[in-house]
Amino acid sequence: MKTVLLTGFEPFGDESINPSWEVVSRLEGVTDAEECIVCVQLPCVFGESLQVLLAAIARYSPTLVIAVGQAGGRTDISLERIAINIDDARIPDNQGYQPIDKPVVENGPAAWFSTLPIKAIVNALQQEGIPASVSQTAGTYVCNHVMYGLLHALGDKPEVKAGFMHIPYLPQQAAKHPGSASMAAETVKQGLEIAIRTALRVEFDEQITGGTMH
Ligand code: PCA
Repeated sequence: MKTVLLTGFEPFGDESINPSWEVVSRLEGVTDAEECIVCVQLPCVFGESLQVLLAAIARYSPTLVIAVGQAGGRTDISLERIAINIDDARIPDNQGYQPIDKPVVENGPAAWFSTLPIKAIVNALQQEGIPASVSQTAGTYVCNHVMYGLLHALGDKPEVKAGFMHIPYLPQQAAKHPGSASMAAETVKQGLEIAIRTALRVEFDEQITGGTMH
């Protein structure tokens, strides 16, 4: 049986909920003949978030890790392509720490690519009528930090697939940010299930464009 590790974040900034944890926690304990899903909440804190994630990987030995985070204002489920070795926080984290232009890993490579089949996942989501796209940047806040640290830690374990998915606000959050897009928790949950199934099934990603001009 394969173990799938999903992570979501605690709320941060002015939000009282984080859609990533609202959705990820709905999949806790979902098990079938092929896979067992384990869910862990990460603090929205530089350093500590990664410690919690890496401890969970050591404990559960997953074959697939999908970290999920809120990207308020984004319009769809976005599969992150790349994480960069920079912490540059626009707002302090939940411990009041605000790094500016600090490396995630001292002397680490400039970037790590997702090892999820991101094109196949985006395609599968769109086929099911769920808005999705490839994102070329995970930002420079705690989500990028976690994605970079995750891929760096698994750099010598190509058999474990891992990556990051950003999701929009839930409708109740967007209601407080007029003009912002949102996606219902049930739709995101369905999207996450599709992403898991696709990642477990697809060994080599599809050759379809997920590029952007700008
Ligand atoms: N989103 C933030 C950090 C936690 C979260 O859910 C980000 O995009 O960096």
